[in-house]
Amino acid sequence: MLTVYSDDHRLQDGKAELVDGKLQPCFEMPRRADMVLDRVKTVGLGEVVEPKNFGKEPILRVHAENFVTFLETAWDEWSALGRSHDALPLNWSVRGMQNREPEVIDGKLSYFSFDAGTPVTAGTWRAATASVNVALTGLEAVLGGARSAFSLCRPPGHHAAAEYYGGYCFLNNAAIAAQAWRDRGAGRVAILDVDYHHGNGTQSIFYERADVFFTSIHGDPRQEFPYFLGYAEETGSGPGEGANANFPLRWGSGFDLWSEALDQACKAITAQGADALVISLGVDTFKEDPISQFRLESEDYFRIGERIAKLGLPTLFVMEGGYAVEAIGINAVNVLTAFEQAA
Ligand code: OKP
Ligand code: ZN
Repeated sequence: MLTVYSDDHRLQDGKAELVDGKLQPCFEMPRRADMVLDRVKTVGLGEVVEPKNFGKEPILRVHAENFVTFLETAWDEWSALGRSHDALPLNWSVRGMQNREPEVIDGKLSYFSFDAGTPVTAGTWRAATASVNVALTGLEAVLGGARSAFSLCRPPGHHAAAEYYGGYCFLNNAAIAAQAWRDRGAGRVAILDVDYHHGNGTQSIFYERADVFFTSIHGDPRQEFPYFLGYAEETGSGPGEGANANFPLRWGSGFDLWSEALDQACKAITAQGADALVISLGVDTFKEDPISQFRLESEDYFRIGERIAKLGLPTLFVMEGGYAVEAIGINAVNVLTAFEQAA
């Protein structure tokens, strides 16, 4: 399997996120991608290539123009105030307040975000756009006839919606790839999100559409970030009714429960009649993940790859989360090697 990787991920290297009432070192760090790349090379998964540049057009198929402009200019506006440390938002519009974009950077950071865990840094725009290019270059390989490809994206993307960032995500790599796949002729794309956290951004981007089916297995929003989306009752709306399927699981869930949900999600993908598959590949379901509460073991990731392979679809794997840095490579690549070995 081809891996697409860019060193530009290093340009996103935030110092701190707000966790448990304290500024703590970012869990989403460059070493994560280094560990995955190392493992790809150790097991000999296949060739590793650099991304091509696809420009802003495919990004604007998914994200709002004012949001993209904000991301591109945020650091300049922030540093123009004499600040050289990372930018974090501090307050948000809630029920009954206005939804207007403020004029100044502190207000804009709040307006375009949903958490204080996602620092905007000097290199954020370049890292986030490189990550999109990694996703789209993987898609090119699949469009060229490969059965699958691995886009080693960093920063991740599934929490980013059309008009907001958060949850370590700025641009939604998987959604942009799914949209590009539709634009390049796929009839119906399925996105399977196996990251521990609900892919709220991806869900919201496609919620009213029938042409992209989104399904996710994740920590129950009653207990887990992002808290405000990811309930089983969310099944899509308007033309998208029936094209969204959530499988929330309680803290402490192990592979017995998780794999049952995976089987249901996979059956739904088959029933939907998808002809293309994007996997939001997070491995923060691992028992030792420092911010998550599921109990998957490294061996379980082989079973995930095998089940996904049984769908028999052209498949683009897009890297999302995973914060047990010593194991992230083993777990992610276990999915890929098992997929590849299953016919
Ligand atoms: C991004 B991805 C931990 C706070 C969690 C945000 C988590 C974002 C996860 N107590 N903050 O889905 O892996
Ligand atoms: Zn996650």
